[in-house]
Amino acid sequence: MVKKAELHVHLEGTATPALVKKLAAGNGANLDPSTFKSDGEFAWTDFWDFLSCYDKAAAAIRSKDDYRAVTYDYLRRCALEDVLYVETFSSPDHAAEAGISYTDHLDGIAAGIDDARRDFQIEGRVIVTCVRHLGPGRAMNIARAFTENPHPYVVGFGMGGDEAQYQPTDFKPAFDLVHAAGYQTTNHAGEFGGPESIRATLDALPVSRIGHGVRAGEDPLLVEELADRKIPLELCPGSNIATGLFQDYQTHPFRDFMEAGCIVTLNSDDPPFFATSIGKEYDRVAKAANLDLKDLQTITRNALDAAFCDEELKEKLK
Ligand code: ES4
Ligand code: ZN
Repeated sequence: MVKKAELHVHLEGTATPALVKKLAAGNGANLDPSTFKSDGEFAWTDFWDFLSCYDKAAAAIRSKDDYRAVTYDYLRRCALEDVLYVETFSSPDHAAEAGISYTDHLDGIAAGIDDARRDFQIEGRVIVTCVRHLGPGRAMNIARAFTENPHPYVVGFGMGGDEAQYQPTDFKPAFDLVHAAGYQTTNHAGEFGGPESIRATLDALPVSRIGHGVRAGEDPLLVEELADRKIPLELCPGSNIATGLFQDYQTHPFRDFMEAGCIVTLNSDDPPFFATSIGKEYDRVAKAANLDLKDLQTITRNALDAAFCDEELKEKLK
């Protein structure tokens, strides 16, 4: 099987319904019954309802050791799919909501990475992420915690959440703070916002990658610019299909971005919510877009080249 690497996956969004229920049973968290459908899967209708379901599921992660368990379980599943490296988003806002400090949530994740490396020979790193719809003040608090508490496994800063809220310029102070401290950044743009949302991100923020970016496809000049500037795209086809942006893998423009010369990577985003996994994404895109082994190896190579970890680790993984 082709070796894989993943750059865009939200850690709290990797926990399966079974793991969420197990954690809640262990720590006494009250799970909102509306979190799950009658078949046991996560219940949500559209992207905004997904964000709310995500919040409800994340509320079951209530300790450092819960974060360790979520991280370990995800990396275990990834290792079974021949994944070499995962760069996962973590959300200190979700941790804080569940009563876990910034440093405790990172220490838990780091323990999960260490345990998974020992047991499955997989490597992981963290991109600390703010939530756009919580506003620039909360983002700045996270950027400050980030720069005041350097952690060996934290390699970058990112932003997710509702792209329709606020403007990228509102988050410039937060992004500039971490960038000035020597870290790379990425922002979700061009998922539920159009090409203008990607342009606004590129104009305002010191990003070295774009989260999603798929709606650049509506603006050929922007696609050309992304290719020329070699800005890697964290594409998440299964996520886009699950949230209704595209009908199916056949109509998803993944291959168009490749053919336009963009640096594409393939990612699962929130796998149990979107009925996918990184391995399934490789399989499904390969089939629908008629990719051969060399194409898939290029996708993995792109991810390792675009990863925010140090060069020494990249070389070891390649
Ligand atoms: C997201 Cl804040 C957040 N969490 C999980 N998945 C996301 N996609 C976009 N924003
Ligand atoms: Zn995402």
